[in-house]
Amino acid sequence: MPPKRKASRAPRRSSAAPAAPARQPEERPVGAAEGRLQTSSLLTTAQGVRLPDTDHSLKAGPRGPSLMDDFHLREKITHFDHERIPERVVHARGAAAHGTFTAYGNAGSVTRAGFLQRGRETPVFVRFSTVLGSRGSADTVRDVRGFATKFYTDEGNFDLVGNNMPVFFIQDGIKFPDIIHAGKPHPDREIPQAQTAHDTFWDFVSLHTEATHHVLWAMSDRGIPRSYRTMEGFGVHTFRLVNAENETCLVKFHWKPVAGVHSLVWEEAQLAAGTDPDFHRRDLADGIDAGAPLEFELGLQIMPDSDDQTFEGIDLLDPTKIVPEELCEVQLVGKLTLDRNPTNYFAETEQVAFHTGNLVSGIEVTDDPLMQARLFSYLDTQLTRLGGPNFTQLPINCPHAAVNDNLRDGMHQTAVHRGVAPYLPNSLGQEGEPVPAEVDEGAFVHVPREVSGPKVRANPASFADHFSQAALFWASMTAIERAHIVEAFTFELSKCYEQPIRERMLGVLANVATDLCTAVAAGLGLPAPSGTPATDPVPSPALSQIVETPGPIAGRVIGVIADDGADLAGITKLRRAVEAKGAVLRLVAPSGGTIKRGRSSQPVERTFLTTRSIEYDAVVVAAGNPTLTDPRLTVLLGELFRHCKVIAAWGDGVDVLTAAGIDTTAPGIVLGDTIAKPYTTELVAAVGLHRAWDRSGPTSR
Ligand code: HDD
Repeated sequence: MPPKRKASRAPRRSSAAPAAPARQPEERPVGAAEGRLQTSSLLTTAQGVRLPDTDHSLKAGPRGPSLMDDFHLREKITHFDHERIPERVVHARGAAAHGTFTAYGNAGSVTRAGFLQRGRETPVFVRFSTVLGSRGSADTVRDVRGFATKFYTDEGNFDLVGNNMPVFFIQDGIKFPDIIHAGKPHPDREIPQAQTAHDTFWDFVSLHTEATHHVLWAMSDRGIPRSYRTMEGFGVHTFRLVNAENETCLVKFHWKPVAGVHSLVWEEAQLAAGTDPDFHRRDLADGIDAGAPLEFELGLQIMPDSDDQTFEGIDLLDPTKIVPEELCEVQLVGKLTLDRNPTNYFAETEQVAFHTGNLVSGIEVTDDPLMQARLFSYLDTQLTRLGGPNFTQLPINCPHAAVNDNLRDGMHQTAVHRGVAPYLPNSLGQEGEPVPAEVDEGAFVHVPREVSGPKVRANPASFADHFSQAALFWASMTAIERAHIVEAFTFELSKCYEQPIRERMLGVLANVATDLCTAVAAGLGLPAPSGTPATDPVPSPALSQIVETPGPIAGRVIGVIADDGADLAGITKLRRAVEAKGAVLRLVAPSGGTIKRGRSSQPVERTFLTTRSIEYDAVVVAAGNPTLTDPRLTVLLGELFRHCKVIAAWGDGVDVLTAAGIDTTAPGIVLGDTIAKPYTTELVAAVGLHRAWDRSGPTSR
């Protein structure tokens, strides 16, 4: 089903059209804020003065110079000149959606946070992002993805500002400017955009080996997700939960996508960056419009709040380490459903301000030095980005909980505060002015913890282990995933100009796994150095994305290739079958308009000219056009085949596959006589496996 569009309406008259009859002024409540709500049906200035013409500046005669007293021209251009705000210094490129978080209630024993208690439903806003690219960069670049969630709880806003990878490049936030300066484009030429395939990134990470684990994740398929709906999310740091009895535990937050964890292949990611740079953004919005909400379950790894804050020998304050799920189960405590697109990109997606310090009673941070620096950075950055300290008054940032603070004035203040005593204690406060809350009134009271130690710039000894978990990650991958990692390292390092950087990075990989280092070195045509990798790291199968049983296909896109004379009844049945599973069917034909058979017809949604394989999770050739050939169709089918996607046909549609050179005996090829239940069931199951990886080699570990 194509995305829903609003019915078109008659164009608004331009100012050249006759003026509307005079109207009575609308009744409008007195007050500054209401004036901003665009309540007039007639065009006005920002001051509410009605305008007869917005197409012509005021001039001395039709050919004369423009006049300074054109208040409308000056206001219109001045406002336009200031429409942009600074983009985020990182995570500039993003897309977002509204939704609801529903708690299962089983976290009630470990936290007093109200939104995690049984049956609670909390409005949320989630912004997904890439990290390195500018606002206009492509979605599918190899990068970490942000997964930031604002829970508008009735105890205040809680922000879980996570990524789609559970570890980070650095252990201490003081290094954040370093890793970002290294990853961003070179300062002299400002290239390359939105990618790490360049010298400064690899220069830094090859010298700064605590990044190794995260680099492995970034070079894996996790760096190129299929869509936002098929990514995991992670809070990364260890958090501290506090229950009603003031008992604490340490936790790691996980988002588990109901649609499974799936990725693009690298060639697709590169193609999409050209053919559809908005690939993920479009997929998010179209999926929601098509009635397929994104769903994630919130999971907790719950660990004792021990004195040394370690678990099974893993330092929980080190953000370069995971706790394997096999050692500590992820317990699912609630469900996130994203089912509403933003109304206005700027007002919501651009102006939303996340902050790791937005916590609610029952959730606290730990002493992880990466988190500690973040507590400073997120508030600070908004002062520049959103132009002052009042960004919490922007609708998207407004808590849904009642607010009564003594914060006053400042840039962009929109509140009209009453009273004379915005301070405490006071004796002049009026009815409605705030007094401090007590514990039993839900006050956020920090768990009292002993803090001591000499003032030093130093890391704990355990932070010196930079390779054991990188080795664990590598050991947990299947053969196909390892092949992708080798390709990614080889690709990125090949893009470096400086040979010593490549050689140094091979030296790092030699300390992760000999086979990894040898394979990348072979790709680069360099000798493989020797290292001291961990012997027999214990794999964590939960880290692999390869599935053996079909998952849901909601949000997936299936193309059906057809032309005049195609089996339209079969296409209709196929459409019903895939839409019943939340997927979208798109009719692809040689040219636009409609395709016909007898007196029936169906609208064409994509033409061979306007489509590439990247847009489909599977393509089905309809019966009825056995002689259909086209070089663009051959490219489309060939790419689908190479990318291990499902290719299908029914009836004489099989001849089209054969003519395009597709091996119809290969894995992941679904053939049938007619569109009937067994065929659609087989097709849906094949798409649910995401890829027919067997086409490209072994998938075992
Ligand atoms: Fe950050 C944005 C995630 C470390 C400083 N970060 C930002 C966003 C996400 C993350 C998802 C985008 C939020 C949005 O959509 O508006 N950042 C992370 C994760 C980290 C991390 C998971 C490590 C575990 N970040 C980190 C450090 C610092 C920052 C160590 C600084 C010391 N991050 C920022 C920032 C940003 C930001 C500069 C840019 C825009 C913003 O905050 O609002 O303050």
